[in-house]
Amino acid sequence: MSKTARLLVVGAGLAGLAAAATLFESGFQNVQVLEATEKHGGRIDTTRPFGPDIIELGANWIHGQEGNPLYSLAKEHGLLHEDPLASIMCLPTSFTPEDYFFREDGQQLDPVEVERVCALFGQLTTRAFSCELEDRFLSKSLGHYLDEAFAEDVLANSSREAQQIFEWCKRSECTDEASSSLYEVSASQIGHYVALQGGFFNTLGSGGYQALLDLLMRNFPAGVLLYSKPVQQIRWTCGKGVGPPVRVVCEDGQEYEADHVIVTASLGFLKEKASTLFEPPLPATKVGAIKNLGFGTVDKIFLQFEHRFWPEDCAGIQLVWDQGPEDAAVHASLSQGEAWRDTWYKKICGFDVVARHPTVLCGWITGREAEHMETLTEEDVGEVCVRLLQTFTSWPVQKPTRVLVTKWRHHPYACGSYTYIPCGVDAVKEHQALAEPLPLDPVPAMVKPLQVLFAGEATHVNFYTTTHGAYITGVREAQRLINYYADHQ
Ligand code: 6YU
Repeated sequence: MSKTARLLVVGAGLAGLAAAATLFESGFQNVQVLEATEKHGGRIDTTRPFGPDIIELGANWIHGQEGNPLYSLAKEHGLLHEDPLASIMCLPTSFTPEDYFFREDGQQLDPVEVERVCALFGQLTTRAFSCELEDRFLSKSLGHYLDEAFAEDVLANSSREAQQIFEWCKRSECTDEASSSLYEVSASQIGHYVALQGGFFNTLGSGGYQALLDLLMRNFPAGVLLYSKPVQQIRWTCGKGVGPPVRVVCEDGQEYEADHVIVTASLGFLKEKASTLFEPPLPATKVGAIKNLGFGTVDKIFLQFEHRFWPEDCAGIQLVWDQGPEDAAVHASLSQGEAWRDTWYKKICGFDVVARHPTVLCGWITGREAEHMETLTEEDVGEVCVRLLQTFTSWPVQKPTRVLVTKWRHHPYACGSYTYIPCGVDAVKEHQALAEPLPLDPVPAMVKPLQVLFAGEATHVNFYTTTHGAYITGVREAQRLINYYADHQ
């Protein structure tokens, strides 16, 4: 039976490709992958708009080495880039001496002061990530916890500048959390995220993430992956036990029958479409998980210049506002009304020099401000960025020759960038509910079990947000089917 079972995978991102590859390796022959867009990769998007060298519009790094199957795969096949400093960096804990921090009056900040504040910020976030928060912080947002803990340190009262750098740290951390603000993120629940040892910023070589995807697909038989096949509805038989267990209907009207379907669509897509994607509708626990887990936006702004106008040793230009949007008081006032739209650009943390592209900068922006930016023209975004760079650095900033802006929130099949845990949400419960296959246990007699399975980064309790999380969940769901058929030969 395992050789002939009809298996469908919805989505050709990392989770979908990992699932299909695992099924083929175990001898399943009747596997088809339906991908909505005209290319595979999903939130991995390696491209070459600035010449022969790649840039990544989506995921950049492999987070961690020990126990990371993607790192092992990349290493085994020689796909890693061995110089860690050649990567884009934009996080407080990744602060390097080559990052230049500027105030909006054009003054460069003292690197010693910057390092001191970033180090404290690193210690405070590590406490949250290692589940070492005091009880009084457990119900708070990450933003409120950080503010209170910072206020208790002498550094907080040492200068206004220290507070401004701290605001930059929080703004930058929003990139990690894909949140509009750290005041929305749970302080206690991020302890469930597990950071694998061995470096946060492992970089791939000249083929980028695409080379890893190619590796996964190397044994796919021809015609397995069908592009431009958006799935409109997944009709599972729930308790009825008649006909094919699952019928998948695509937007072009084509229908596919299957014994099992592995759904890997992003949490963002499920938030928008789950109510019509499944027939019968999803059970309440799953609807709750889709609603309760957060899915935020991280966007990149690439600016290509004719010449480099920054010093050669500069790895990034970081922007420290007098009053930035992650300042508690500013955040509180911006939560009312729409004024944040007028100052959306204040959410940009900075611009990093892009690896292998000495005249290209990459800006980072998150949350609702990123979503607003996506509605503007690239020309307008470029002009705003040039004004920012001129104001902060006083270097001779030229007009960019090309501006390229990612639009992950408006991508119809990503609907955002990655998962975060909002305040008040039980992360483990919701990730597990999202991962549970349908029909839920107990499965009535005569009804085929494991009709609809769920993979994708949001379904991993410890590695959500990451590419290795996506990969592991694809393998996990394939393995669930392999085990089922091993037990029911
Ligand atoms: C990482 C990193 N990284 C930057 C940016 C983004 C993401 N991530 P997919 O969505 O890929 O696949 C689903 C497919 O399904 C897709 O092809 C769809 O078209 C298709 N589909 C959907 N609906 C369909 C339908 N109806 N019919 C048919 N097909 C359909 N991760 O490890 N390193 O550097 C970054 C980054 C800008 C947008 C990232 C990074 C996230 C990963 O990209 C993402 O998790 C996986 O690619 C998802 O794969 P998938 O298969 O699940 O879905 C607490 C705590 C926090 C600690 N944080 C740790 C670090 C956070 C990550 N850091 C990120 C930074 C960057 C720069």
